[in-house]
Order: sequence, then structure tokens, then C-alpha cells
Amino acid sequence: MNLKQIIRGSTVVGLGLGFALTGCGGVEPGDASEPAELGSTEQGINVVTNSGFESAPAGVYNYTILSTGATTLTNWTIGSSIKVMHSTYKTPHGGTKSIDLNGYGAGSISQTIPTVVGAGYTVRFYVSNSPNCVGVSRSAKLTYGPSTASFSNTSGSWSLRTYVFNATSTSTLIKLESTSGGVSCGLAIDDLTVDGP
Ligand SMILES: [Ca+2]
Repeated sequence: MNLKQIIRGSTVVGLGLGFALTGCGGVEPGDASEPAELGSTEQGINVVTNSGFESAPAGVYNYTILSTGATTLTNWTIGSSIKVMHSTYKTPHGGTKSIDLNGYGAGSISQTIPTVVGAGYTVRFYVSNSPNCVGVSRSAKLTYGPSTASFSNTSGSWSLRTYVFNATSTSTLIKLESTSGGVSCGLAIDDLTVDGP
């Protein structure tokens, strides 16, 4: 056992054990130059389609309300009404469109993605508030595989939310549903990705 072994854990040790004590001056605990090797594996293949909500009805006005069951937000299921907001109404995080999770009231969108059992996935999306409810709290629930999470926002700026899970099935439901009922504006969402192996 040596210092590197303790710091790095079990995965790296075998290769350089004989050299660990003689090479490069050693590594002190807390040395900022030592990269974090555990828990930081980069995973890069996004398995969500239409992540940026760009494949959606252009509409005539600043936003288009999609009703329950609408199929025009490509690859997404509309559980309850939402808005597709155009850039003239709400500056999106990317592209020319974003989503308001409230249409006529609390709405939802979902997509079932292919997953590998046991593999790790990272859900990322950007949150803001729809223009008519900037400054008031709006909330939603994320379902991501075996887990759920509640989150809220008040600002009109975009901020990134990140969640991780290990897949328990060969297909996984990713769902965002507004928990702000009885109001016609809610959380804005854009650029929802799920990166896996
Ligand atoms: Ca977009």
C-alpha cells in the first residue's frame, strides 16, 4: 500500500505500483494538481431526441399551446398542456424555442429513452421562468428512471440543473411535470439532455 493507492482508490494502482514511490516527487493529499479520477468519468452520448425543443410548431404568435396528447413536439409526449415559446416571447437557452411547462394549467412532457441496465446517466436541462411569472416561484417534478426530484425557480435567467442515475431497465422514462397548478405560466425549460455511455 502506498500513498497513491490510498488517494486513488483501487482502479489505477496495479499499473504503476513499482514506480509510484520513485517517480515525480509523489502526491500529497489535497494536492490540487492531482486530477480527481473517481466519479468524474465523462460520458458523452446524448440519448434524448429534440433536446432543444426546436422541432415544434412554428405557430403564428409568440407561443403555441400544445394540448394533451399533441404529437407535434417531435419525440415528446404531452401529458397536459404546455407552451412552445418562440424567441420573440422568451429568449431561449439555445436555438429559437423553449418550453413553458404550463399551458392552460400545470402541464407535462415526457420521453422514453433507450438505456443500458446498470449504466450511469446524467440528466441536464436549463430552467428559467416564463415571462409572465418572472419573480414568483414556479415548481416542477422530474422523473428520471428510478428517481424523482422536485425543483423550483423564480428568476428569468437560465440556470443549469443536473441529476444522475443508474438505469434499471432497457428503457427509461424522463418526465418533467409542472407542480404549479391553476396558473397559466410556469417554468421554462430548454436543452434537456441525458448523457450515457
Ligand atoms: Ca431551444
